Amino acid sequence: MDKRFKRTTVTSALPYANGPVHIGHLAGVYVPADIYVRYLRLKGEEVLFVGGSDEHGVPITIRAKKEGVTPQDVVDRFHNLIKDSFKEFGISFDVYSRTTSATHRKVASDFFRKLYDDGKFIEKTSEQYYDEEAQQFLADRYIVGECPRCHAEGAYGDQCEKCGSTLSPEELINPVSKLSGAKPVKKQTSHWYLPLDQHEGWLREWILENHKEWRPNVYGQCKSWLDLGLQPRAVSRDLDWGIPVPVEGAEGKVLYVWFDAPIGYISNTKELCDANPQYGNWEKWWKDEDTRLVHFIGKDNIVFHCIVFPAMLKAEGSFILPDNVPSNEFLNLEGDKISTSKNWAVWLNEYLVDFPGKQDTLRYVLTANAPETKDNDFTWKDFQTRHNSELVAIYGNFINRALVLTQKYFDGCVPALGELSDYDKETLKEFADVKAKMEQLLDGFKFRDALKEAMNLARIGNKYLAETEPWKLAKTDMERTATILHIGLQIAANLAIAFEPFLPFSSERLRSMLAMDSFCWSQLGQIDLLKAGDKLGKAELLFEKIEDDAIDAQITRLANIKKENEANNWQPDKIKPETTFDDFMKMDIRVGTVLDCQKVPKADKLLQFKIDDGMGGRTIVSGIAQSYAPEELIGQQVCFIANFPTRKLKGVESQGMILLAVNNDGKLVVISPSKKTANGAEVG
Ligand code: B3M
Ligand code: ZN
Repeated sequence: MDKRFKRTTVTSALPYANGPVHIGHLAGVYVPADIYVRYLRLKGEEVLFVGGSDEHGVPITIRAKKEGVTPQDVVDRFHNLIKDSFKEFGISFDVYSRTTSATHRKVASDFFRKLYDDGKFIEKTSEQYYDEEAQQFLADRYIVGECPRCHAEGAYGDQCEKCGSTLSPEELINPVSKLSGAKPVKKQTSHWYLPLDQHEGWLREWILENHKEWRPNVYGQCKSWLDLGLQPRAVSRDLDWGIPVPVEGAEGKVLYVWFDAPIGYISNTKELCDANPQYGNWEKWWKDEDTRLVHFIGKDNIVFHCIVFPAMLKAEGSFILPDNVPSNEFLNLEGDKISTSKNWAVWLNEYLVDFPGKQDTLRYVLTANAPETKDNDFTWKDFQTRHNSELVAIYGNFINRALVLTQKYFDGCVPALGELSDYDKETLKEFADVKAKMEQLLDGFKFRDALKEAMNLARIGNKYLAETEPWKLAKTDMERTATILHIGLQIAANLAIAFEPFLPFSSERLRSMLAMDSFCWSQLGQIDLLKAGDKLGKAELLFEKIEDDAIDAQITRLANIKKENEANNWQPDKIKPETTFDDFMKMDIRVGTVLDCQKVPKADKLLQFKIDDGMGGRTIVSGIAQSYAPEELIGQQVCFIANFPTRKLKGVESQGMILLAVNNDGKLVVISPSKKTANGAEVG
């Protein structure tokens, strides 16, 4: 532990209680947070792990409306489902509560009131979008439109999910109400704002000067926000779901969800401590300079945890600030972004049905492949390979050999250590520094590399038994066999410790197979964890192979979802807003003949066309490789936009855009003239 601190408060982002949690949540936030907390606990440090559900905000009211139930019904259902999933996966929260609790309502309300009384807010009246049909202001996700940055359709009033930009409703192009589909009007309303601009000075110094050790993705995002200049941010909303603004005359207004949610970390701590005196006074976890605060979050939450929440805490005046905010990038699923609305996810509750008892496998794969520095991809094939060729073939195989041989030759008792051979000494030396290496990595939040070290220890053990072959020696040299198995069992005991933060279920099983009462981190690296003569427990397989059919079933499930989504995207009745003749005339559409067509290397969607355009020829790259084989189009005529800006796609310069229709099965169809036409002929 950092000498400056006596204890650590660890928080993990509060998931919205509007759906179950999936592997992206687990990989991005909860598994890393849990690894860290378990590691600190094993070291005997004082640590508190705070979680909970985020139960306010527009996504919840939208779901409730769609289902014809109340927002409270929605959060009751999902809070419990999420809480159970976390428990099943061994996420070892000290408290997992919710932002609809009475404690939270009071803590958040008092927090707001203190800032209000101390004059830390500014009040502003402005015009905001209003849905006259639904008689409601349209905040955040109640309003959708075209993204002003990437021009994707369906961007929300607070964020574009396509390009990740943070937006405000006023920026959307052609906004419509998500409630009634109506075009919104502007109406005056007043709100309280946190003047982040006034906090910019100390935030700059605190982050950019004093926290250079934060992960580059976190530091970089903060820097670009600060360099753009901070603006006042509204902390209230005109909604009927949330914590009422505790100010007279503020009827119909609630706290903005991003104002109340992070306060949930504090309320949940208070709820726990008030009911369980052994945790001490809640304030020591939040207000004592000797406490280190660490927030585990996903990358879309960085600004709120590094800028907005610290500004709130600072404005309140009596709280500590986070010392680190380890944030992961995103995990994709089989090459595509995980999406709740498209059901493109592996849901934790479903995983448990399909792979009962295999929680550690998922924890292992998500850590070995964690998106710590860049977005990463989860594939079922990789899941199977890592399980079968690492957990089963290395770790599990080693443990099984050591235990079964001890059973067979020594009646299940730890044999005595005899004289050490050079190879024994070499092996022991190899694992002596695993502890120091793992500590350095875990202290630096490098969980992926720390897990590699633990697996390396299993590799050392596996290799040791494979090379010394005690099953052969047992026929001739029992004393040597005893020494080898003694060493093997000590390595096994070390593995139970090294893997505990990552794979708590198998570590617990291994601990009981080795009949160890308990263990702690400081024992890692020692070779006297088991005593000669100790009777071991019953040997069981630590991991069992995952067969192809279980994986094929998952791949088929995803393929079916993809097909369904593609068919659902087919919306022939949805017409874009009216255009003009002038806009149409700006487009220069021509006919050309495909002379050659090839796949673009390292891009599974792109084809590169050589087109006879009647003007000397041009190259166009088009994303249709999943609908056409390259040779299929050679010799055919196509239509293309000739004055489309030139752009580089995977290193190839594309001079135009080929016109395509999207069919109801999601496949793309090239548009061709109905009879042979001169190359270069204008379409219009
Ligand atoms: N519920 C957003 C999210 O799930 C939000 C996190 C709150 S942490 C205080 O991405
Ligand atoms: Zn966008």
